[in-house]
Amino acid sequence: MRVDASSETLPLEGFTPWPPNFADRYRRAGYWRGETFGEWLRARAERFGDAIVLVGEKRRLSYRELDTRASRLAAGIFRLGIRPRDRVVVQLPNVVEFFEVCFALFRLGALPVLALPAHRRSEISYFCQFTEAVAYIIADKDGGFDYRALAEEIRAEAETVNHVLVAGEPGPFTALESLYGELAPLPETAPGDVAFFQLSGGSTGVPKLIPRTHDDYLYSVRASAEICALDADSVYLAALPAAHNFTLSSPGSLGVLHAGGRVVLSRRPSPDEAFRWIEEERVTVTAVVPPLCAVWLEAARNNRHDLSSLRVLQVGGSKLGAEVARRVRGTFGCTLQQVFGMAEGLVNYTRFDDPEDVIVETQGRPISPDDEIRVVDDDDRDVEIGQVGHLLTRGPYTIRGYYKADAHNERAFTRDGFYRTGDLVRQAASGHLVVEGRAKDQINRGGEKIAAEEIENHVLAHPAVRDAALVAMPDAFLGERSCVFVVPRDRPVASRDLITFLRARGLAPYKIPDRVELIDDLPKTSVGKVDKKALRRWIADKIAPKGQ
Ligand code: OOB
Repeated sequence: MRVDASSETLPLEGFTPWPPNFADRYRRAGYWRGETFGEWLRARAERFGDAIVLVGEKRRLSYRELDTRASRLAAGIFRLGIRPRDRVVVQLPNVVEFFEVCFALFRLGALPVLALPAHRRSEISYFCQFTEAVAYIIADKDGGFDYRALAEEIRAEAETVNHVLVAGEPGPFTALESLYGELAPLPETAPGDVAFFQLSGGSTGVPKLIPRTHDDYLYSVRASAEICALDADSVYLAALPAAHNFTLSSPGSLGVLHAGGRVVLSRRPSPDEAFRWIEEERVTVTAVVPPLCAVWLEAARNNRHDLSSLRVLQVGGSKLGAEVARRVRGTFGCTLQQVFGMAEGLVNYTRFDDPEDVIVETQGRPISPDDEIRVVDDDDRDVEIGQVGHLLTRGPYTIRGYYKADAHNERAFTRDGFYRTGDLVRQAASGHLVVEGRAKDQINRGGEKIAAEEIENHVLAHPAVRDAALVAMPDAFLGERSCVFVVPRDRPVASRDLITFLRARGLAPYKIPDRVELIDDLPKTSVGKVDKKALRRWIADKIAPKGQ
């Protein structure tokens, strides 16, 4: 039963809706079906009932159980006073509770902000304050890190956070387990409304939030499940963080839920743990980033596990080298699928019937016939087919604006609503895209994105630093690592001190610079901007193996 929340008809403040003519078009084309996540899960439960949907370390859950537990948790969270459109920062590892929490919040109409397990005080505190989150949901511990200690710090910094809910031992906070109560009527949610927030890899001083609606996200899930030929026999291993767009919906856990398959949750992506799961649960499809692909290929050489169930290995998040790509089929006896996507929307897949060269050498083509792709020069003029340019995109599941970011949106989107991805690509006549580089000021550290300006701001907060620039340096394993060039004020800055300083500021570990270089002055371009190209070249030369 539901109670009406008729005041909630205006779009969420700070959300940029699609223009009505586009929304009509996407509805007419059948992309947007007017279904909410809550209804969608209920329909899955009715159809797939007692089939197992989630397998975690300690628990297995059927479709029906997930549906019921999500409703009971939604009722419990509602009783705490959390209401539709309240923001809730969710930071959970790959555990069954991640899905129970997300679906409970979807049912309630409260909006999860999907943080990654690696985020620390700096990021979480910002998300809580920026979104005025009323609650923060964590696991007790993961990978030796105690999230309850982090929550204590967050409570001190973010005054809107009234509730900390903990999966596991709650310490001074509320046990999530205590909230699964009696079913209760819940408010109505609207399919065109924002359902949750993804986080942008970003290139700016503070991370941007990406509002995704029920309609648009479910379309990407259904279409991805179809492209990836998922069915009730599919078993998906979530080895990367479950909250990331790749693992969640490309086709990810939700794609598998759509098809009636089973999701296996691995706490770590290491071959030890992942291979054990593949054997035990007869996993058919999984997703990795390129460095992990290389590690798995290496580990598969003297591996004791039976990996013969694997049909598809998806690789995405950063550019996959063709040499590594070519080894996938021979080693795992399965198909490689390249995935080039972004939390803002657009996702590209190589298709299973693409020729081997296309699978190995391209990053795939868009999901939807209505994904509009433009490849343009610096003045937004379309380049010839096959030429490298900036990728712009617009479509039925690509956002029209970041949450509450008017000034940034002016730059990140064209006037007619194309998202400027910051990626440099070339498009083949077949529609397949090849990622050739990046124009955004970001480091892609093996799939983990670092916004240069965000880190530079932290470095500049050090009293002995006058100026700083963060750039990518090539790395054989991760593709890129980060190097910060530091101009000291009047005394040299010891690299160890700087790193200790950055850690103390509560940055996610992957954002801590891999290398610190002291420099007298930052080189400038003719227009007076920091010449990052020169810095990248300099550090690449310096670290290049001799004789190359
Ligand atoms: C995925 O999403 P995000 O939001 O973490 O990062 C998006 C950016 C892209 O703009 C591009 O710069 C890079 O990551 N990227 C790739 C890539 N996949 C993503 N660059 C080269 N080759 C690829 N295959 O990373 C993401 C979201 C959904 C599915 C897959 C990846």
